[in-house]
Formats: sequence, structure tokens, C-alpha cells
Amino acid sequence: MRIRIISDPIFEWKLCWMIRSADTPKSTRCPKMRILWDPFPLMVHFPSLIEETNRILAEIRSDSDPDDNDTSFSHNTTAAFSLGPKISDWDQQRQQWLQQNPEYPSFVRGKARILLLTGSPPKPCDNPIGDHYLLKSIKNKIDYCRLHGIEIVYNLAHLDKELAGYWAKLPMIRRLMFSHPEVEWIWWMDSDAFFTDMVFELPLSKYDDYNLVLHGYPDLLFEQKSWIAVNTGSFLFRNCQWSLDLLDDWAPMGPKGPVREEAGKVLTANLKGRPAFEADDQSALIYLLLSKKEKWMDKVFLENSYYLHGYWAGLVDRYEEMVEKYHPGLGDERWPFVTHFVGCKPCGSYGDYPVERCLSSMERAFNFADNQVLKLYGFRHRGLLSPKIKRIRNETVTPLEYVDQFDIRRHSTVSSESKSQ
Ligand SMILES: [Mn+2]
Repeated sequence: MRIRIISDPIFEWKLCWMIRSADTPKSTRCPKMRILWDPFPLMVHFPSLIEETNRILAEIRSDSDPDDNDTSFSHNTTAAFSLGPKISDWDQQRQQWLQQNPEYPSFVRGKARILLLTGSPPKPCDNPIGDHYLLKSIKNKIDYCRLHGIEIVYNLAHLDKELAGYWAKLPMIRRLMFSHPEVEWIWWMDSDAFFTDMVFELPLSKYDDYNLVLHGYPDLLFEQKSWIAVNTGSFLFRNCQWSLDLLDDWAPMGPKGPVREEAGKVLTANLKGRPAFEADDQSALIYLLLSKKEKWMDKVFLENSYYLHGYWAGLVDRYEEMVEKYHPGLGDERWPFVTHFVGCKPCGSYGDYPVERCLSSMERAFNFADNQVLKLYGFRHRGLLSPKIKRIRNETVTPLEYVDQFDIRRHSTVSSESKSQ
């Protein structure tokens, strides 16, 4: 198999940051090279496929789509960047709509309506195995959402050319608020994050007085001004005017090119531990919350009582221990709600960690979660690294007996009812 070796200083620096502790000397460096498997080794054996595959890939990957000259949706580059026309009365507009459309209530049987938003780049992954893990990632999210009555949207489009990459979530969140006024919470989740507790539910009543829920730590944010004080891989926005205002305040560092480059310098100068690279959405949000604390923080909930985002490196090797000692539904370090593969881009070029470690760890997280789903049907994976499954219950002529015992929806309802009593 042929291999390509490429180097990407930004990723290397991001890696350094992610694996270094705060006290590690600055001289610590990440490996200079990254190795990618050749995407098409089999094509050598099937020459007839090469031409056609190359043609399709060239078309999909082409940077000069016919649309590129279409300026009807692009922004005036001389004006200050904005996500769209300024809206100031969204709460009233939405309230009125909800009153006029009682068949679309924002709360159903006392539960706020949630829409989970995830997505991946519009083009194929650099490495085909990346597309396989994107499939596993969306399968995992569909399972969780189906079991908990959450709607799900998968975005493959760049709604705003200026906000490509990790900034693409901002215009999409805003669009979804407008297109789904019945949705109370928009929940963004990265494609490199997996649900690993299929029973745990968001404790939404804790957030009644808040509009943004982030995994994070107040001391890391306000004392240390650390660029990892909060994580934007999994967070919730309430559908309201406040959220639109925050998005407006957050987006201006995002436009690609000189703006994003210059903003990156400001962020690196102000945030502890941040390497030098262009502005990313997470750093920009942290900077905003620090620099305008009075304006924003009273509606921001920093959650760390469970893993709304859980850093994978400390979790994936402990799944067997968790199965032995604990049970799903806890959501914290005993049974993490979300395992997030920070630095393991499933679709881009791997660089922050060795490819094999990322892939096998993702496989373990997926199967750990999938076991909780398969259990409902009487199966489980043979091991956390095996796609093969085995039967764990005998067939029965009275299958409804198992519904009471295993139905996650029922258990979630029972546990949330008993909590609220
Ligand atoms: Mn991520």
C-alpha cells in the first residue's frame, strides 16, 4: 500500500496544545509528519474504475463549481460581516407564530422540543475510512435521538462561503431557529463526537433561566483564560433573541482570509495555551465571554456535572471497567454521556494522534454505545473492537415481556418523573 506523508503546522500545533498539560514546557513539539493511507489502492486492480472514479471525484472536489460566480448570496465584502439582516423582535415573532400554530408546540408533554444539528464537509473525506466513521457517527446520533424523541438535522452544505470549516455551524444554527420556531433548543454536536450513554437525558430543567449551555469550567475560563475552558463540540442554544444577538457578536471573527487570520493573532495573544493559528469558533466564543462577561454570562450555563463533551483520551480505555462497575444513565466519568474525539478529525487528515489509535478508539466508542442499543433487541458486539455481534437472549414467544425490562424510552420517562417528584 502506498502512503503519503504530509505536514500541516497548524494541526501539529493544535495537537501540541491538546496533549500538553498547562505546565509542559513550550519547547515540547508534536511529530512533524503525518501519514495517510492511500485512498485508492484497490483501483490498481480494477483499472476500468479508475477513470470514472477520478472523473467523479474531480467534479465533487472541484473548487470552481458553476455557482462560484453567483454573487446573489454572497456578502458585500466592503461592509462589516453579518450573518444576515438584523432581527430585533424574534421573541415576539416566534411567540406569535407559536400561538397561531398550536399544532406545533415548543413543549410536548412538558418536555422542551430539541433539535440536534450535526454535519460534515460537503466533499468526500480525504480517506475513505473517514466516510465510514461519519456513517457510524450519524448512526449513533440517530439511535440516541430516536430513543429520546429528539429531531435531527444533518448538514452537508456551506450556507455561508465566508464561514466554512468549524465556523459553518453558526449560520446553520441561525437558519434552523427561523425554520423551526417550534424548536426550543438547538443542540450542536460535532461529527467527531459520539453518544456513549444512550440512557442519560439532558437535565433541561436546570437550564430554565439560561440560553446557552456549554461544557466548561468557570475557573479555567475566568481565572486562567484558557482556550480550552469551554468546548464547542457539543452545546445547546435556546431559540430566542438572546441567541441571535450572541451569534451576531460571535461571527465577526469567522470570515475566512485576512479577518480570520488577524483575529487568530488577537485570540492567541489573549488566551492561555493557544497556539498561533487562524481564529476558531471555540477560542472566539471564549474571548467573547471573557471580554463581555457582564453582557453575556448571566445566561450562559457552564455544565461540568456530566460529560456534555467528554475528552476521549481519558475515557476510551476505561469502557470495560465502566461496564463492570456501573451502568448507563450516569453520564459522568462513570459512564460518559458524550465521547468527543478532539484532534481526531474522522474526515480530514489525521494528524493530532496516530491514525490507528484514533480509529480503534472510535470503533470502541461506537461499539460501546451500540451495545446499549443492540441490547434492546437481544444482541451485543463480541468485543468493543468487533463489528460482529452475538445473541444475548433466547427467542421467546412472549417478546413483550422484554419491553418493560429494556425499553430506554420507558426508563427515561420513569427516571425523569421520579426525579421531578
Ligand atoms: Mn470535534
